[in-house]
Amino acid sequence: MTDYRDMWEKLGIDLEAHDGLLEVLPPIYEEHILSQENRPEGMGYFDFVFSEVHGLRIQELVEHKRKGGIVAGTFCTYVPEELIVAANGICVGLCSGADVAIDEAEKYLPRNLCSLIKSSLGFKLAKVCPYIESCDLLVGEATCDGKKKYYEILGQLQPLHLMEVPQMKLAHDVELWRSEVRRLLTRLEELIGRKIQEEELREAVSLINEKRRALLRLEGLRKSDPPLISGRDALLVSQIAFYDDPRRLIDKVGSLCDELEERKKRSEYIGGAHRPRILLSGCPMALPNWKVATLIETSGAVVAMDEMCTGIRYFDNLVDEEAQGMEGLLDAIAARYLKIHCSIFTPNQERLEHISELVEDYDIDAVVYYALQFCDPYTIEAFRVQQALEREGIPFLYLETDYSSEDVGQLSTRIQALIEMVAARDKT
Ligand code: BJ8
Repeated sequence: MTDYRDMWEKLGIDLEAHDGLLEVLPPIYEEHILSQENRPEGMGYFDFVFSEVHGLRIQELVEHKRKGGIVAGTFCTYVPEELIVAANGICVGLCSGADVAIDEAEKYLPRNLCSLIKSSLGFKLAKVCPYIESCDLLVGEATCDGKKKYYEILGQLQPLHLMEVPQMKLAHDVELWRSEVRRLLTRLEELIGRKIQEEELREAVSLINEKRRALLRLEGLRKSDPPLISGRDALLVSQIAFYDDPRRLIDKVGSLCDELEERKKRSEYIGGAHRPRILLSGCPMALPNWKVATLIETSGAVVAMDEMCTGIRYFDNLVDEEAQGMEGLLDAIAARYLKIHCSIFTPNQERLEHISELVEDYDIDAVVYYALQFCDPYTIEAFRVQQALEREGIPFLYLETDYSSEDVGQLSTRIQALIEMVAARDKT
């Protein structure tokens, strides 16, 4: 085992609190991920990355900075990764999926705020996240009210650039968003002290598109019935994609997909038989949040698709690589990101249509809607999603929860009832 304590100390990590965090992660991982049977061998890489989550990858970030590169942290799939990569940067996702130092965070934030925001601040205040401590710049985005007001506080603790995200998609909103993409470019250029060249941006676009293609290939394999991979493993791959090296990730996701295709030829499935196929939809599930996915899959179903920002919303749609010149590329980047159907937009008919398409394409039996408590955009939009699905006769289960495990029993009962109902329908 490599000793990273010196590196963590230099980053300003509170070693004692950090030790406590590292002690609780392995049993969580064992319970939710390693306990699954017949996992593809290719998942071994992702297990390794998780085991080194605060070690090897942080060492790479430190080394990258030592050679003159930058690290930028983000909290939303709306922040264009291509710009950070073009600035010789590494982009790391900072959303957190576990309650850490919530009491401390609640000294700054109201109690009735979603777990994702409170725990993100908790990690910063407790000094247990070497990712955020490695960042030269945080890039926030004015999406939901909770996040944009939270960034005012976070910006007092670390340099932060805030992108304005429009709330509608009218012509002037498109213009606003294009100008925000350029404003981020300028901020990054100030940070690195030089202009970003068209060739650098073009290379970054091509690399991040490649990452999306790799993840989309894996999504395609989730259409298999019986399933070739569990929803939890697919979620883990996507969660790791937020901070792993893109080139290495492309390679490892490619090998995993090759293996799954070989397994398909041998009719080797996880579990071996048809299971009710669930689409998980709603708020993102950042590492190490597998609570609901585990409850679904240990109740005899499979999560066959995630309509979440830690799922398809993260890597759907490519940037147009044929775009001409720097301005063309920036507009193409803006256009791709504006296709993310986050519930902060109104109206958000495209999200409803996207969910219906996914239900059809992935042969989904039921939708489980995952909303974090106090998340207005997703809790409110659940009504329209339910309406749309009911019109199509698709069973819908609304779950409102947080990061604690107190409601596991109650959630499990409701999920089991849904799955039994779907299984009974399958038989008739
Ligand atoms: S593009 S989903 S990553 S904003 S859960 S913090 S919405 S109160 S995360 Fe998101 Fe970007 Fe949208 Fe995706 Fe607010 Fe809701 Fe909390 Fe949320």
